Amino acid sequence: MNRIVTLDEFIIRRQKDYPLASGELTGLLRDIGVAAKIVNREVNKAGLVNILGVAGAENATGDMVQKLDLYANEKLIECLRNSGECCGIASEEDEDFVPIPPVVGKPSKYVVVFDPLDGSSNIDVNVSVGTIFGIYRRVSDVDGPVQREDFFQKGTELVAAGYVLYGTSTLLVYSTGRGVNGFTLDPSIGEFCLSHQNIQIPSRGNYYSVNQGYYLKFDVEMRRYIDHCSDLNLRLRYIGSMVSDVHRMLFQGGIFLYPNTRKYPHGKLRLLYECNPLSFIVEQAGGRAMTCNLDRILDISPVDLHQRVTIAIGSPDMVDEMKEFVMRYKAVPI
Ligand code: P6P
Repeated sequence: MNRIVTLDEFIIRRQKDYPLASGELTGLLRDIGVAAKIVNREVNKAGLVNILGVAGAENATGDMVQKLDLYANEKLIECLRNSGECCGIASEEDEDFVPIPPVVGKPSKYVVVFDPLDGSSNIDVNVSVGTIFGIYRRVSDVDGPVQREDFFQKGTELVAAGYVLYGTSTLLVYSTGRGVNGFTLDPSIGEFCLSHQNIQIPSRGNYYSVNQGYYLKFDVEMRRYIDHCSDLNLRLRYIGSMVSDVHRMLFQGGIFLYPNTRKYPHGKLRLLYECNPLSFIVEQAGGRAMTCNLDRILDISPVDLHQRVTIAIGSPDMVDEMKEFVMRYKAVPI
C-alpha cells in the first residue's frame, strides 16, 4: 500500500525543485488548501442551507444564511489576507481588485485571481461545482500598493494555477509549471492526499462538451465542427460548470467549447479567473486551449478584470481538428 502524501508535504517537497524558492508560494498554496477545506465543509451542507432558509434569511442559530459563492469568496479572501503572502486579489465576486495590506509589515510578492464557486447555480440541484485559482508574481514595486497591472498579466506568466472540485469527492488539482497533480480530501484526517500524480490528458476522447441549446446561435464553423463531433458518434457531456467539464476531460479526454453567441459576442467565460487558470492546467497536462478565433488563451494580454473570451480547450488532437474546421469554414478568413 502506498504511503499517504499530503498536499502540504508534496508542496514542501516540491519547493526543493525551486532553488530560489523562499517559501512564500509554498505558504500561499497551503493557505488555498485550507480555504478549500472550509468551503468544502459548507458546500457539503448546501442542502441544509435550503432547509434552514435561503440566502439573506436568518438560520436556526440566528446566523445570516449566505449564498455559497459569497461565502466561498469571503473565506478565500480571509485565508489569503491572513497568509501574509498575497498583496492583492481579483475575484469574480468583486467588481474591482482587492488590495491586501501587508501582515506585520512584511511585503508580499504574489497576487491571486479566483472564481470562488464556479457553476454555483448547480448547488441547488446537488451538481458538482468548483473553485478556480491562479497565482501571479506581482510586477509593481513590492514596497508599494498592489496595482492593476499586477492582474493584467498573460496566462503564460502564471506561477501556479489550479482548481478544487466539490463533487462525489473533493479534489484539489494544481500545477506550478512542472506537471499537474491531484489531491483527494480524506475527511477522516482533514487532509488533501496525493491521488492523481502527473496527470496527462488523452490525445483525444469520446466526449465533446458544449451547450447544444445555443447551436443555432453559433457561427457556421462552430456548427460544422459540432456536426463533425456528432458524425463521429462522440457523446455530449455538459455539466454547466466549466471546472467540472474540464476536470472530466483531463482524465477521459475530449473538448470543451464556449463559442461566441449573440448574447455573448466575445464569449461568456472569464479570461482571468476561469479560462487562464484552466488553460494553464490543461496545457501542463499536454492539452491545448485557444479562443474560437484560434488565439492561444495564455497569450492574451488582459485589458479588463472581468474580460470574457471564447474558448476551445481539451485534448490536443481534438482542438487541432476544431482549428482545421475554423480555418476551412470561417466566413471571414482569419
Ligand atoms: P451556460 C457557470 O455559470 C459558467 O460560468 C461555467 O462554469 C459554465 O461552463 C458556463 O457558465 C455555463 O453557461 O450559458 O451554458 O449556462
